[in-house]
Amino acid sequence: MTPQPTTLIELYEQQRTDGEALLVEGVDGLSSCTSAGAWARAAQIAHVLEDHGVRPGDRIVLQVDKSTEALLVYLACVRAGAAIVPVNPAYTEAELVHLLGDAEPSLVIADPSLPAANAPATVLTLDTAGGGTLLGLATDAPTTAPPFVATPDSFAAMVYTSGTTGRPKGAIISHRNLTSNALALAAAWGFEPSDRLLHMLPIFHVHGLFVAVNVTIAGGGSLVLAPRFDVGVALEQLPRCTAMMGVPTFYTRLLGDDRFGAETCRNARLIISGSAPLLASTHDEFRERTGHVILERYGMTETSMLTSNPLVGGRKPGTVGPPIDGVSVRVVDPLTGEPVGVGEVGGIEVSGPNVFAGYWKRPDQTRTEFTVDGYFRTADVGTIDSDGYLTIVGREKDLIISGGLNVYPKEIEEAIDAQPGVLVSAVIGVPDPDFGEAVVAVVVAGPGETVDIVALRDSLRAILAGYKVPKRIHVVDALPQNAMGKVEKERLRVMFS
Ligand code: MLC
Ligand code: AMP
Repeated sequence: MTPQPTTLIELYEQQRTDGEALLVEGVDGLSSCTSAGAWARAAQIAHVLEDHGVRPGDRIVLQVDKSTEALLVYLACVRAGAAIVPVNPAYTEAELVHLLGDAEPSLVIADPSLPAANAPATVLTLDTAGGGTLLGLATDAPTTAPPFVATPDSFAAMVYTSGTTGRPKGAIISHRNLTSNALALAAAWGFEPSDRLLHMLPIFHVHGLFVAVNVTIAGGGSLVLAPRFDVGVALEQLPRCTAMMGVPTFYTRLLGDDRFGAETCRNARLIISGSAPLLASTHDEFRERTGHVILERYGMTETSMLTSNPLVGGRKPGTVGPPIDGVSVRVVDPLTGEPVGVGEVGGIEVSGPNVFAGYWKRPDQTRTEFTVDGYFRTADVGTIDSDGYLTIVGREKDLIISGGLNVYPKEIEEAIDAQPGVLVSAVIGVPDPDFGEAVVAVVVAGPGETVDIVALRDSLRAILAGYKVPKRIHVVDALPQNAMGKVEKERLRVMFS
């Protein structure tokens, strides 16, 4: 019997034995490729990386719009032993400065129109049409990869994520982390060569880049790859697909269109939601309209996927299901660190081969985020029922999840406080029918000053990615504070929801 793959290279080579099978079917302008074609192209790109001085363990920053070629860059990094550092194409120059300085990439691959193209590093370009210097150089390169022998501990990716304090940190993700998770999920969700996954997620986060792509690789099926989420394209493509992965906003937007229904999902066997809480009302409406019960799962950048409602058996709305194979999840008392009883609320801690090695260049923070017995503290708060299903009831971290994208209030508050006329601000998340939560800022003007909301928003747009810019800004005389002088965000949420 062939041993289970422990690296992404083994995963690809063991699971994708039919080279003629499609790996990517591009739609809405994206290109397609077969399994063998993708692997060969990735080898060619890997040679270009090597020719530009990239060595195993090096970081490669990627800021491009979504394309099939961008996925091939991910596979090329895998084949060259380099860690891909995916970056949101909406990030501004100001947002990139810290990341580029921290990651110390040996190479940047960027769309020529995006800020990373001006990075103070070696830059190769890649645009959505596949143009640019990267692929030009790859054309004549060998189709067998440079000699890199991956081990389970080899560095596969570094994905930036923020804590409640401080700047974004790079989570070091290994081949073991991604390979074990892909295999566990593909088995849990029954992915097979006949599967066709509708992929409308961005590829700068773990959901779109690793969960969707690696599970499809592990199952031997194909991706129907679209540039972004769009209701019209989803209505056109979903009927041809067996599965879909998305954030809750995808499903509320589909439900908002009268054309969406059981017919749209006629070939679907699995509709998966994650990255943000799925409202029970969305779950119910989806079932009534299509007959499909959305399968909700839970994960994080640092840990990949942790729990999932089952493929067969009861999917409980409002829960994120039991741990997936190989993952251990416990809920502990925040004061004692001891596991709490069934149904009691506490901090969620996790361990398993999927959990990352630590934060790049931050040994102290890595230490504090792990318990002495090796569990990672998620900072999510939850409860486990008598069937072992986890429910997430809140977060210890001051985090807003808007349309599946994380927004850290502190980062936005610092940007607002630096603007003319502002004394202090507080940023909160309020319920939003489209994004789940929307970013709202509450601002106090300095003595004798006024705050021009339009000018403030324009200034924020110049320095922050669009999804972080508050949807609403309120000016107040003072922020409510408790006896300790701490801003009472809960009161603000009640006032401005
Ligand atoms: C875009 N905008 C958003 C936004 N996305 N605003 C708030 N929240 C968001 N998520 C803003 C833009 O800045 C722009 O503003 C306007 O909306 C239109 O931009 P767009 O690009 O046309 O937006 P749209 O295509 O509608 O995108 C919305 C979305 C997208 C929900 C489809 O954000 C998306 O695909 N989200 C998925 C995120 C994801 O994959 N998360 C996984 C993280 S991994 P303006 O004002 O400039 O016009 C993770 C772990 C796990 O969490 O468990 O999976
Ligand atoms: P990220 O840091 O972008 O990886 O975001 C991870 C966070 O998203 C988790 O810590 C949770 O707070 C949240 N999350 C992911 N999946 C779910 C889910 N199904 N329900 C609720 N929250 C989720």
